[in-house]
Amino acid sequence: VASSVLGFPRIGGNREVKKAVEAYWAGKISADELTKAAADVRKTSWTNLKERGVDLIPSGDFSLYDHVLDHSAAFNVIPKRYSGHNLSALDVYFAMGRGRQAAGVDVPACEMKKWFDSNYHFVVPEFSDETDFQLKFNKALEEYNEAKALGIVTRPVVLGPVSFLALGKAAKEAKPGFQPISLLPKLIPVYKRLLADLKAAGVESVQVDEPVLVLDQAAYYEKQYAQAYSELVPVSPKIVLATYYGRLGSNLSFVAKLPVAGLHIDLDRAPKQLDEVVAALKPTAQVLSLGVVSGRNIWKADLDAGIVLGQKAISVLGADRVIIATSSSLLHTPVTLASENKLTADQKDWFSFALEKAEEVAVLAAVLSDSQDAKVSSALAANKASIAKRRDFERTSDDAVRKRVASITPDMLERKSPFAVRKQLQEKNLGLPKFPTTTIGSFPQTAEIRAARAKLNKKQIGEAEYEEFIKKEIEYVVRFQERIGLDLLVHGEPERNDMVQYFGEQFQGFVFTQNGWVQSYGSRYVRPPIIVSDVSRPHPVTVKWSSYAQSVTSKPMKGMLTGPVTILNWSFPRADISRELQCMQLALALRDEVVDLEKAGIKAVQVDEPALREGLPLRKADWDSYLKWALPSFKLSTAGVTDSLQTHSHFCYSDFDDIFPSIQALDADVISIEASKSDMKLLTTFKQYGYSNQIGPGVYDIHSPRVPGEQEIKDRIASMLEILPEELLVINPDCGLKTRGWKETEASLVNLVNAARWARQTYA
Ligand code: THG
Ligand code: ZN
Repeated sequence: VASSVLGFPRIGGNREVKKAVEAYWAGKISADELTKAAADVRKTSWTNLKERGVDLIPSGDFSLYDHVLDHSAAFNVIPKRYSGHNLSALDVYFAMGRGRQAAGVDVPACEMKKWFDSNYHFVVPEFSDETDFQLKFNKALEEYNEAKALGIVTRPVVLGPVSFLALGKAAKEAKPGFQPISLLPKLIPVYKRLLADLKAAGVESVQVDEPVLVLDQAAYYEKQYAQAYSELVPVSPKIVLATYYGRLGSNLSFVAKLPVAGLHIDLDRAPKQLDEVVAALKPTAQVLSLGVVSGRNIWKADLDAGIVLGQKAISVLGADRVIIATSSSLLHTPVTLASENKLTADQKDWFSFALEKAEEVAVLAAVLSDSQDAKVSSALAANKASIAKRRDFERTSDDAVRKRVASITPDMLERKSPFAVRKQLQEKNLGLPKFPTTTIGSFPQTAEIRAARAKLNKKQIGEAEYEEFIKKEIEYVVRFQERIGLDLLVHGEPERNDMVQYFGEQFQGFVFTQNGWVQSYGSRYVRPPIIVSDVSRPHPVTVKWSSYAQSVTSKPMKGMLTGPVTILNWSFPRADISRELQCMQLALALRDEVVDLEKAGIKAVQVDEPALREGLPLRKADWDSYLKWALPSFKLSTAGVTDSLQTHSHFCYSDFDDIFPSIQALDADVISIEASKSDMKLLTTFKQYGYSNQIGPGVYDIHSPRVPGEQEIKDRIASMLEILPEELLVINPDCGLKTRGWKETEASLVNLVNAARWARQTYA
């Protein structure tokens, strides 16, 4: 029984890659230095995995920005707008990821999308009939050779051709009705080259990721899968087809027939599929890779349970046809627990991060191979003890919280009056102009702000000094907004590290890591809090800051909270109670906060739910069971106030077709959404369904440092008004400004305000 890890975090134990990439962008290090920093991190990762006893170590999964973007660059799937600027291949790559505005070059970034149901974003490939696939480089091969030179034999990883096409979109210039999958016959020869080159280099087996196989839509690609793999298998090293994040379901019927050497399944998300997959593979010669150690959470694996699953597969397939693996890439977990020294020993004992998970996989494989030595035995015994201790802890619950959740009544979920009535009251209460301008909440997190927080954490400054600093920042942001003429102000959130981490830190029931970084996109990382016990709000969280901000201005101030579903989805949830129960606990804590903000004189409160959609199960059949608690929890958190309080919410995506009715059902008075990158098609969706509340489709993309011109924003507003009723339109950027610098923020918002003024005159 071999052990396998499907992919590893790319950041480096001390965020070396993130720092090097950002230093390269800032012109502080050269391309060679960046390449060297990346190679050092790869070497450390491979060495660590080898030391942990992992047999199948991944290579080619590393990325400087995004692994899907790596494939686009390798296959020459580069939109025309990025060429002709005299940029190096590396700079074209980064321009696609983050846009580029310098020295006569002005190109926006490619669209980013959530990677399945995770908090990771990938850069969406753009295809058309003009797409000219080439193999510009073979990253899997390069990294395989790099590891080999270090004496480490790896298993290269590539994203499979069907998933690559299916995750992409039709380029703007593509013919109407163009489907990326239609390019498969042109793409297969390039994959053949890639895989044949691996074979020629002596690669024994390759992991080909086809995560699209866990989606409903994979059923449409049955023929394409058959075609692709019948052509690739003969020229390739042994292919292990990797599926993850969910069950194969009915797709298993055709997947089991593909002529590949092995199949990987996710038994963390879909443990029930083991029996049918084993049965389907039995008559074949295929190897089955069991994803028993979760790549999505940070809880220590229950090794005894893993052994049971492994034995089940072995009893049918035999030990030489079974691999023990992580359920998915470990991309979604932090690198190692070893660098955590603020967690208590008891807490640390509950968790496994990427390297500890690698060890779990190796121990399981050793036990199942009957090659159990003293070290393995003691690891097993220690695991048993840890799991038992956590179970003990889980039995202690907060009775007050449990009782309160049990006594939630339906009336607590609804505002007192319908939107039309509320709108009148809110107009009076807030006094906003037509086409009100506002922002999503955060303003630039400058180096100074980060430094002040770091000093507080290291106790180099006291609470009082920190508070003074934050107040000054807030006042600065307020004056700035007054000066440029925004209508509904925000306090800028200088006191927050991250919109989820911050609330976790203020609530009971969470613990935090010091170095538990998980990639969100490109060089941006988050440190998800970990829910370990029942959640409650011991004291008001944001009231102090929002009231202070309101006290220094006569314009209305918007309170800013993160919604319950988003806090849940962007944390590592506990595994012993349902997500529904955890979400309701969060909703009650937030409900109290919203009520307290209103009491303190705040007239608008935004409760962001950017993660509502990503939490949607991958299979449609599972949606209702999620929405039936996700929607009520948002409503529970926002409905405790009077009709005069204007509730806002923000969603960080543009893919609304699927969940439109749910967005309407939330009944927020105002929503802001990402629209800038997906053109106007999404507004058509809103019109089609007759969305009735106020809406602010982002007028420009904040994910790039590029400054939108005033005319560009005017054009956007004009095209929005062709679709949306004037009285519903709010003008705002498409997301928070935290990652932006002040310079581009000011320039962009001045253009935004001017464009709104123009609209008021033009549409008077
Ligand atoms: N918080 C969390 N998840 C998110 C977002 C968030 N997922 C979606 C979206 N927002 C992703 N966006 C970002 C934007 C900025 C950062 C991370 C994710 C960011 N990170 C800092 C960095 O990488 O340097 C570190 C933050 C810190 O100092 O704590 O800026 O907002 N949970
Ligand atoms: Zn957003």
